[in-house]
Amino acid sequence: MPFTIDSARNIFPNTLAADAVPATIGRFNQLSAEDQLALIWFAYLEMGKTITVAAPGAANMQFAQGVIEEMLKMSPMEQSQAMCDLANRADTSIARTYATWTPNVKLGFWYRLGELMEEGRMAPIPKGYKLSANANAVLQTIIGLDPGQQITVLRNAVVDMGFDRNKIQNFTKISEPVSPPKEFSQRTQVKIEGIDNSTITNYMNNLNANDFDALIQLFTPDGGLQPPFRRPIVGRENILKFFREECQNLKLIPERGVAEPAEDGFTQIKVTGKCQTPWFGGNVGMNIAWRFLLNPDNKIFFVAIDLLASPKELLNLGR
Ligand code: 45D
Repeated sequence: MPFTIDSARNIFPNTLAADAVPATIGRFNQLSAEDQLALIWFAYLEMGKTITVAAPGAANMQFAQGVIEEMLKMSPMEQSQAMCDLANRADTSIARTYATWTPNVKLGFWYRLGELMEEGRMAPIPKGYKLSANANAVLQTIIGLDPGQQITVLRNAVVDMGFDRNKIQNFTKISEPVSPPKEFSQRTQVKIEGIDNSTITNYMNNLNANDFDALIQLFTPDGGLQPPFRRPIVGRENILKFFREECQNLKLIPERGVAEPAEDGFTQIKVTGKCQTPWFGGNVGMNIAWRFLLNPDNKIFFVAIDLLASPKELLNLGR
């Protein structure tokens, strides 16, 4: 039977992903809005002791500026309410605007709010706020996760806030500008132990160079890409949009891999290594597996990106 996107998702089935991330998000989503905001605040403070988040660039911040200015004019009570509305996914004009933003714009918005809260220009989490027992348990779980899993939980919490985008009729997605790809003289070349396949190395090198036009050519027209804890994104056009909106300035550091024949002349390749986000740079190396399925023309029919359960999984290249 020929491969489908659904069947391709099962290659290298014993890859152990960090299930703690969706499990923690699930528990987080059960909490009250007040508890959610306070919990993120405490988690952010706790993480800030060991890892530092990079200030977003101005180009990225301009889109959230309007809402931030609107909130600065509010009373502290109204500011807290606006934040709770976001956590509650309420139908307010701010929560609707928020829904149109890409993840990086949302993260930049909260980054700025956090700064303003510290400066006393935006309503803070009340001093001495006492988390419910459930919220405290979730916080303890987050503190116990490794940094790559912590920042993924935080990112997902932020991405999920705001009004439900599917309930908005027609809207324009607000995304940071796409910068040109790196000059060829500035580009780096990965070396992957056990892998000698031009599609795989080009995938890594093009993504590292923000060369999304070259990168997308490596995929079949009906190919799929499955980001961590998400459904596959299918088709070149959708994948290219995802690259431009969510994948600028990533750093992929693949380490090792295996390649083996699959059915119908396809090849399945698993690569493990690290990935850094521009938000944390070299401070946080996420443990990642890439599970590729290449067609007989050496084009990517499918790739899943998994956040691994533990560093031990970096060595798990078996089937
Ligand atoms: O509510 O090969 C306050 C793909 C309190 C592409 C706050 C990939 C109140 C293909 C503190 C103010 C992308 C899939 C909030 C590879 C409150 C590919 C603020 C993988 C919210 C490898 C909180 C890429 C703040 C990966 C400011 C895995 C929180 C990328 C900020 C992963 C949190 C990137 C930030 C991750 C989190 C980035 C900045 C996990 C960033 C996380």
